[in-house]
Amino acid sequence: MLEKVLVANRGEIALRIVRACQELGVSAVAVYSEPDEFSPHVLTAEEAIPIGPAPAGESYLDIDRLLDAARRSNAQAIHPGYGFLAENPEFARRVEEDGFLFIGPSAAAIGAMGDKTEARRRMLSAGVPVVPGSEGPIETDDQARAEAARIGFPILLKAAAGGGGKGMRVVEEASELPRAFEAATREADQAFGDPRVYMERFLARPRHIEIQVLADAHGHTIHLGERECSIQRRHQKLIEEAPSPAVNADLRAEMGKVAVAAAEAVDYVGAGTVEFLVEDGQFFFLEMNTRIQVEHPVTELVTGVDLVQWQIRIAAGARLEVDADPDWPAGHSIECRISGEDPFAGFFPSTGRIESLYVPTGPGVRWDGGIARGFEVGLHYDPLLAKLVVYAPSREEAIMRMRRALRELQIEGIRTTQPFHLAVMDEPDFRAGEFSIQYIDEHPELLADGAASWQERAAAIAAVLLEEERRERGGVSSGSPADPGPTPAREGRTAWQRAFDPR
Ligand code: MV4
Repeated sequence: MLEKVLVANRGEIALRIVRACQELGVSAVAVYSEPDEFSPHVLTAEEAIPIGPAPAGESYLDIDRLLDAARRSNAQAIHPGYGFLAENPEFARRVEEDGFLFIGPSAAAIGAMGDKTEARRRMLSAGVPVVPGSEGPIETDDQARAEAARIGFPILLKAAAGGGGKGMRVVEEASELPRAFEAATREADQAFGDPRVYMERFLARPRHIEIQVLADAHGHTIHLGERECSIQRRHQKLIEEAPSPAVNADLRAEMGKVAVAAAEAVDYVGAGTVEFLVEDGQFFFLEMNTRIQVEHPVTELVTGVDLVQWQIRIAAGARLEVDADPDWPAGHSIECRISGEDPFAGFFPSTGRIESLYVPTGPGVRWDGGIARGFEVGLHYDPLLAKLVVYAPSREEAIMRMRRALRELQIEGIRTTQPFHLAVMDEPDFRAGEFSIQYIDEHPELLADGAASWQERAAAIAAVLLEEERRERGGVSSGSPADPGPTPAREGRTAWQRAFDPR
């Protein structure tokens, strides 16, 4: 096993990796930018090395500084986490050139999957179903017209260097095509420095379902079932679960087989995710993410496999001992992303100091966070603060457990996505498992502030004032403040919630 791993990331994923190292008896080296000096990932690691000021370009994205930190600490391997340099083939190459192990796939595999047209080509020849579309990039207006006629409208223009939804454009009919093609080309060039654009048939209401794969360096690749990731807004996932309410054992086996073939087609090593769009029981390859993903815990909870530990073991040359288990998935897991954004203000970033933090615990609850009381949430990095993850025997029980855990959670000092998640847990379509990637757009009520009536607000404020008075008198709260009148402001709020959030 390795002795020392440098964690080239920050926040919740850096802490997740530090924990995996420690559970394997591996020493973890954290790196940190100036504002992160006292972050949990830094305080829990065996060593920590400063790598520069707040801007990511001068710290977490600075390859030279990271390699320098690895040399100085005598680390043998570098774990990139997600985001930052995780899918940068140049970083993977430099890490290995300098004699460290890159905890992830080869630079060649990252590069092949990073170019979306090349990925499509390779998937086609591996027998992986892709959305009907163009062979490669579109070069001319004439070609665009011909291809679109063959594929059928509506079509979607995508950047070859894209991913994550940037530079996409829906074209409803032939007359719009020349303008859309030109605009997409210009956007792609601006966003990625690569103007190449390709074309796919546009699927209107698909689900986004992805398969987790794990491959060792000895030619053994397995899949660990799917994650349902349809609940997203502007390509930011908000809620993920495993299994998907739309996948049965047959579809899982079929998608799993295809995902393994996709990984094998690029000689994949490590943990990876094959993304699919699923519509009417048909599935199509979208892209492959060559990193550990934010939502990996839901797979861990329904398989019992620690994916981050396996990334490290695989990098150290271990053989996969786990084999796909016929009992997977066992039970149900849901993850809610808790980020510093105001869901009632267009998910506007919310910054400030975490004044207090009460983290839910109890049966079946996991908190993967990177914050603590006193932590300053700024604008330099991704707003994800923590992931609240639950596990229960069934989907219904998992939803009730998530609802319970979300109600216990108390974060003061900044606004978070917590109340949005609470609303989703009570929303009938979510509860029925009936949704697509359009879910948020189709449920604008979820983004409307609780809309408590003035009577409800008055009742809530009265309850809080009573509670404060009781505390000032030094009395212990009975746990049941004076009856705030007819059933509570926003259905089912506890005294705990009313006291902290007199909405
Ligand atoms: C699509 C699509 C519909 N039809 N491709 C968005 C991100 C990028 N990875 C691919 N994306 C999409 N590709 C075809 N042919 C719809 C999306 C899409 C989407 C996909 C997954 C998760 C969320 C999404 C939100 C909007 C659009």
